[in-house]
Amino acid sequence: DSFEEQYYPSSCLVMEAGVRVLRRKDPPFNKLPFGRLFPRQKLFRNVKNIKTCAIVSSAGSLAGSKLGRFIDSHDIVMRFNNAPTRGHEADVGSKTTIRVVNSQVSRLHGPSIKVSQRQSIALQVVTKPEFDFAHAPIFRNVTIAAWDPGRYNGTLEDWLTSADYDLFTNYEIYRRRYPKSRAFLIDPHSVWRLWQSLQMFAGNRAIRRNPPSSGFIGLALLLPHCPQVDFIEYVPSTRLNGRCHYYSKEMNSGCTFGSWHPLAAEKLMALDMNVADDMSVFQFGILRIRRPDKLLC
Ligand code: NCC
Repeated sequence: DSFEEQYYPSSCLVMEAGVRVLRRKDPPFNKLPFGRLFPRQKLFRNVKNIKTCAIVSSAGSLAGSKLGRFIDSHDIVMRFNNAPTRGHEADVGSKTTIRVVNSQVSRLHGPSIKVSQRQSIALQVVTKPEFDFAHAPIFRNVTIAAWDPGRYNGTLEDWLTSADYDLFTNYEIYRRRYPKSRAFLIDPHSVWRLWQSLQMFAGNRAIRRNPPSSGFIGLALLLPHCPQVDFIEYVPSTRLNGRCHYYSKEMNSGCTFGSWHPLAAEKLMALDMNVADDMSVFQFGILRIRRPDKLLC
């Protein structure tokens, strides 16, 4: 077998996972009151005009990058969880189109004891505001795509009753508060399909059966809508500094190389899709990924 015959672009594998947000018409949500919370709008407006997108990882090595202006020059800017822009504009920019958030962000940061509904409302008030998905300003006026993996091979009905954190309650609070918001839930089956694509890419090197990181889920969600994606400081550049996030002092290289998510495998796969030169990737921290031509996949 020649190399060419065996080679299958990894960007096609990512596209085939079909990472998507849930729609009202998707069973079982078409029959559940919960489904009526989903926005009727599409995930992105004016998709035809989208030419370039930036995905801003939350990596510590973004600190000092001075990539803010470059990031803001993209048509769409994706960020993660509660990663701030304020105070970090020079390095990470200020534009945010969409935030991909995991269900931990929507948990209550109170003691994990059983409380009455009344007490639980009181608890919400004392939670750290930046984590409070339903109320924090950082989650206003941007598109939100929230995800929770559920169980591998679990049904959507199981998922609704067994989320890791209290995603659904907070989603409901948010949607009722802001009915015009563009807040979506990512189809958990599509998250696991992405895991399968990752395993396919990794071949006989088994990856752990934990969902991909928000970063990789975000890439797979964005790529079908965007011809060219610049993924910032995902594959670590020479600025690598051991810090977990650009917005905190915590030192933890697990955040960069993975401890729970199959992050190293994700990054190898992303590097395989990259079309930018070494200077761009390793000096500037910019990986460029093109949406594959349909004929190629
Ligand atoms: O840290 P986190 O990720 O919010 O980062 C968002 C995405 O940026 C990429 N990243 C981050 C740090 C780093 N040093 N290198 C990177 O490449 C990753 O692609 C990552 O997905 C998550 O994926 O949702 C995650 O969320 C946090 C945490 O829940 C949120 O920040 C909210 O506080 C998780 N941390 C913990 O559970 C302690 C993290 O494992 C995954």
